[in-house]
Order: sequence, then C-alpha cells, then structure tokens
Amino acid sequence: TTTPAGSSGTLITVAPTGAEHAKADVPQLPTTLEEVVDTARRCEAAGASMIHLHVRDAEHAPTLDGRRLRETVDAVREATDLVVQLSTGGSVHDPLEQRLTVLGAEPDSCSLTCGTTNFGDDVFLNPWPFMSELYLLAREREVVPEFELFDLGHVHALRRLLDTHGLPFGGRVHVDFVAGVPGGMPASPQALLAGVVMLPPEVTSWSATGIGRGHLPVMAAALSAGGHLRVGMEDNVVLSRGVPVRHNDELVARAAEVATLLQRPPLSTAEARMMLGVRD
Ligand code: KMH
Ligand code: ZN
Repeated sequence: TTTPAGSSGTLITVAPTGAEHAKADVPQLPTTLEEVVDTARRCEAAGASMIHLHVRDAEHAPTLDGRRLRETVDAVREATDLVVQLSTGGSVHDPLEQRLTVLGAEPDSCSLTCGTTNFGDDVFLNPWPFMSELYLLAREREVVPEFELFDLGHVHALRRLLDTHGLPFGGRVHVDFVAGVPGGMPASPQALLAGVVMLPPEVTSWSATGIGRGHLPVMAAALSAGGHLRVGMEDNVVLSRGVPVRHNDELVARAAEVATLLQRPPLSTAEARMMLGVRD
C-alpha cells in the first residue's frame, strides 16, 4: 500500500514561525501575538486548516512559557477555526521536562517527534522514554498527536509506539514527514515514498514538508502520492530562488493552488477536524 487513507481533499498545515529563524535575520517572521493572530487569519483565508505553533518571547526568542502558550492558543482559537497544534519539539535547547508542559495550554493537537535527529550542528533529542511519556500524556489530556518523522527510523519507532500503547486520543493516526533537515532524510520523492510504504497500517493520514529547497519537490510528490501538505516559514523562507516569503499566506495560497490544480482542493477546517479526530 502506498497511500494509506489517501484523501480526496488536502489538509494544509501552516507552520508560520518555528524556533530556528531569528527575527533579526527574517523581520517578516511572525513572532508577536498580533503577528501570529494576523497570520493565522490570513492563512485560514488562503486555505490552511491547521496551524503548527512555536511561541516567541518579548525579545522574539523561542519560549515554552505556559502563559504565552495559553494566550496564543486562546487568541488563535478566538480569531479562527484552525486546528491549533502546539510544538512539543520547541528549540534544540529546550529541556525534555519543559517540552512536556506544553500540553498544559490545551491545544487541539501537539507534535510528537519519533526519534532523535542530528539537526544541523545540533541534536534534536527525542529518546524513547520521552516519546512514550508524551504519547500517554497527550491521550490523557485528549490532545491528538501529529507524529513528526524526520527519518525512516522514525517510521519504525512510530510502529513501536502504536504497538506498545495502542491508538492515540481520537482514534486516528496522522503523521508528518519533515524531509530535508541536515541530519534527517533527504527532501527527495524517493525518500518520501520509502517512508510512506513503511507506514504502519494504523496510519489514517500523512502529510509532508520539505525544508528549504526541498519545499516544492516534496509538495509535488506528496500531493501525487495522496498525502497532505505542511508549508510555512518554519520550514522555508523563500518562495523561489532569491525571492523571500513576505507573508506565510503566500506559501499557503500557492499550496492551495497546486492542490486544487491536482484535483485535491484544501479541506475545510471542519473536514480537517474530522480527519484528525480532534475535539470539536
Ligand atoms: N525546532 C526543532 C528542533 C516540532 O515542532 O515538534 C523541532 C521542531 C519539531 O520544530
Ligand atoms: Zn515545529
């Protein structure tokens, strides 16, 4: 099977900020609450149905501060109908215990990376006991995990999580391939499809994002293979060579256009909620 639960429509997730880019280098990166809420509104209008959020502090540095996380979740919910997903990956410098506290902000969904990865010159740490604890905590808090797969070994670790603990809250299993991180799987259609054919049968939907120059090839491959899309300045800050992204909605609008052209138009937020099994 190459396309588990291939859907006729396309879930477009926007990851507008991330923890890696500095505001000083990329001033158009949304980092303040106002910018994030404006981004969420514009991206929903452009075709996104889920938002993957990392939060920044007053100095625009990544933070896992519980109050800021909560106010961001509340403000995005107030302004949009987007499925709100908080990152539990944080930045490579965040301690594991603090990453678990993210669920206290009561998002609809949380990321859950299925293994440790070299991340450029750094290490993005996700040991088994942490993954396992986060998995159980998410189920207890009724938060739907999105399993982030940076490498083929992560696909295998996802199988171990499902075999060990059963299904997550909501009964659906959505995964996201993050291809092209230096240290992870390359952003090639071949690597993506190798991951897709390895997916455990419990997986009900998958999306993919290509980092940097892998953005468009991965988008095309994912759409062709029945997958969904993640786009956004967390992963990619140029529209094409030498053309910076001015606003995240440009990336969402382009993804929506390509998906529509391929007869896979964007899912509504209600359709996305149903597909992912998140709370209403
Ligand atoms: N910032 C990366 C180290 C996630 O959001 O869960 C981890 C990351 C994955 O972005
Ligand atoms: Zn992230």
